[in-house]
Amino acid sequence: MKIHLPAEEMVLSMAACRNIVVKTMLIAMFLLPAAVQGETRHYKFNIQLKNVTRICRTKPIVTVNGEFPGPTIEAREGDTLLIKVTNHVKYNVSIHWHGVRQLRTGWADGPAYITQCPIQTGQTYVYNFTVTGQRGTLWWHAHILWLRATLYGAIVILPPPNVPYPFEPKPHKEITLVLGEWWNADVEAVINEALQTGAAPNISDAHTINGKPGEIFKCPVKDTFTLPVEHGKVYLLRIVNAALNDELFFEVANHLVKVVEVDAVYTKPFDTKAIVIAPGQTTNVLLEANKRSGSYFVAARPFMDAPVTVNNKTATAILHYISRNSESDIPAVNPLMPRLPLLNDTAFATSFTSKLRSLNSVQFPAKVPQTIDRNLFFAVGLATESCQTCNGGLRASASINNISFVMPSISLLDAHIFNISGVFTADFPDKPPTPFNYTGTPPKNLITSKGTRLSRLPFNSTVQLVLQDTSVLTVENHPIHLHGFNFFIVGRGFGNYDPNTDPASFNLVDPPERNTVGVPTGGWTVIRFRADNPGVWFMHCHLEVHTTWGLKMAFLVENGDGPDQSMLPPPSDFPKC
Ligand SMILES: *[C@@H]1O[C@H](CO)[C@@H](O)[C@H](O)[C@H]1NC(C)=O
Ligand SMILES: *[C@@H]1O[C@H](CO)[C@@H](O)[C@H](O)[C@H]1NC(C)=O
Ligand SMILES: *[C@@H]1O[C@H](CO)[C@@H](O)[C@H](O)[C@H]1NC(C)=O
Ligand SMILES: *[C@@H]1O[C@H](CO)[C@@H](O)[C@H](O)[C@H]1NC(C)=O
Ligand SMILES: *[C@@H]1O[C@H](CO)[C@@H](O)[C@H](O)[C@H]1NC(C)=O
Ligand SMILES: *[C@@H]1O[C@H](CO)[C@@H](O)[C@H](O)[C@H]1NC(C)=O
Ligand SMILES: *[C@@H]1O[C@H](CO)[C@@H](O)[C@H](O)[C@H]1NC(C)=O
Ligand SMILES: *[C@@H]1O[C@H](CO)[C@@H](O)[C@H](O)[C@H]1NC(C)=O
Ligand SMILES: *[C@@H]1O[C@H](CO)[C@@H](O)[C@H](O)[C@H]1NC(C)=O
Ligand SMILES: *[C@@H]1O[C@H](CO)[C@@H](O)[C@H](O)[C@H]1NC(C)=O
Ligand SMILES: [Cu+2]
Repeated sequence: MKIHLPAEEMVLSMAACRNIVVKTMLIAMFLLPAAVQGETRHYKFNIQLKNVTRICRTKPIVTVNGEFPGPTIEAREGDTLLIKVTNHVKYNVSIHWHGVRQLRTGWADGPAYITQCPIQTGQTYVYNFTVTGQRGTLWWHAHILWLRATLYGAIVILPPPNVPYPFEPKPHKEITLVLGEWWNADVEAVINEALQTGAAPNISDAHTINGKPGEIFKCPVKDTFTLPVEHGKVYLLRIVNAALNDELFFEVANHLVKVVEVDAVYTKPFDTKAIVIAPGQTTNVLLEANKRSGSYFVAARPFMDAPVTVNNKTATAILHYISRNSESDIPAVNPLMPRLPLLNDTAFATSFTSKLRSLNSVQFPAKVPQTIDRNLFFAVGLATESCQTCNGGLRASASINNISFVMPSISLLDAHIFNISGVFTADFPDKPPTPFNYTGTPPKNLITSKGTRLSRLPFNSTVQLVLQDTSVLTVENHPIHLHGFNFFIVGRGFGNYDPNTDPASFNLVDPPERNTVGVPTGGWTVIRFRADNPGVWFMHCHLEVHTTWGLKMAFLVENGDGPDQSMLPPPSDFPKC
């Protein structure tokens, strides 16, 4: 992955990039922050196999254009993206633009069988969407099978031309760091084996930073990403967690970082020694290269305070000081290793999370819904289901309100817009069928029910959703991702949510605004959002194993009455099942 130029130069240099043709349409907007109109940018994504060597082994992986991680999508707020995806592999493919709001363009969201039928072998689909009211770091990934293990990359959204960042100091350079997971085995074989036996899938063999695991593996092929820095300069690190199943701690040895943005929303800046980042989340931090010289490990390792299976493998990159006037730009032999919070450091994770606040400035107000039209309570957690091939006749499962989601065979959005009956019912329950002590002794019956049920929301209604972890099989931290919206995280706590006392502690002024939130192990989180985007929107745990087990559902947001309150018509090349 390359090191970015400062904002202004970057876009100019983009025209020269491979696979990118920048066609200027119009740049005429004097009022901010009203909708900014931008350029149209074209990208070509060829889904193809590529042999890649990591930790001393070579295997074919599914890639975009033979690159791993895949290419970074670069845009400015207000730009329209036309990304032409052609599938040259044997798998069905679809790509999700994670965190992009997709206002009225749900056709381009990407989750297979939710908003589209997959792009089949030999087929092409052009994802067509505009980036509206968002700036910062997001990312894209495959949204079918476990292909996102290798099909992922960053989305860098710069502010409109001549609009500075709201934080100081202005970074000298920008560096994108995408954290991931690597399996030596074929990843589809790993999940298929788990579904056959009913057990948890094999854990990954390495964590990675920009696709590279780092120095802890001694292999002849060098597998370490390096970040050269100059003393006295400030760098913007754009950090993405693209791991499949692990929340991560991230730390740079001997350097504090300043958090300035999460999930493409600016935050009140704060300093921290490490960050916590769940799969699906992104975090931008400023790093001041304030040491004289030397080299320092940049490291990522899981945060797992109730592991079903332990994975504590550490990924490393190397930050090293270079000098313009000397020959000292060779990475030093013994970089300093950060201590990193322990795997089970719930206290650190909680303290970090509680520091996150929306910037909530005049230009970037936090529009927290103050009145609520619809109150929802979703109990999320692990369970079991029956399985013929499995040991003991049971397989691990996962559910929301005791419903483990069953994938349909044509897309929910197709079924909704084209009135195809028998695909789903719009009767997802607003609360669990029978209340129980969610974090106490598990109920006797661990079996979940199943269904393809959606929750219907009127256009522009305001929603409060309590997400309550359960101890049914075991408590665990679930990073819940909602498509099509950002939400405000107004409260969180441990144990059972208490509707009488807990609302008193809600932050309705400057809560963090995100698209993915970690529901604490044995605890709860309350989010609020306005259903102002018509379509079918997936909500699921971003631990891929839990999604596979059924910890997922979808909202059906109705069209509104006004001309701009309905979904746009489907694209002519929309894939068919
Ligand atoms: C990967 O390497 C194997 C063994 O050399 C070869 O047979 C195969 O064609 C290669 N695949 C790709 C996509 O290059
Ligand atoms: C992209 O979508 C817009 C809005 O629906 C439409 O006007 C435009 O023609 C589309 N572009 C392409 C290349 O399909
Ligand atoms: C999973 O791990 C077990 C134990 O190490 C091994 O026997 C099995 O082959 C692995 N499965 C896959 C799909 O790699
Ligand atoms: C990771 O876990 C293994 C097995 O429990 C343990 O031996 C090792 O010390 C742990 N490593 C780290 C870095 O925590
Ligand atoms: C966390 O793990 C460490 C090392 O395994 C252990 O010593 C410690 O007691 C654990 N802390 C908690 C709160 O469980
Ligand atoms: C689907 O049904 C709705 C309501 O009955 C109707 O307004 C709409 O035109 C129908 N759409 C299609 C594609 O048939
Ligand atoms: C729920 O279970 C927890 C843990 O066992 C216990 O501390 C708590 O008192 C229980 N709450 C209720 C309402 O029974
Ligand atoms: C979940 O649903 C199943 C099947 O209907 C039922 O047997 C079980 O008791 C329910 N569990 C809970 C916690 O509601
Ligand atoms: C949604 O409702 C809010 C509050 O009533 C209102 O200010 C806003 O204009 C509505 N938005 C749309 C798109 O109708
Ligand atoms: C690909 O998707 C189509 C449409 O849903 C389906 O019929 C086909 O079986 C899928 N192919 C594979 C290999 O899964
Ligand atoms: Cu989960």
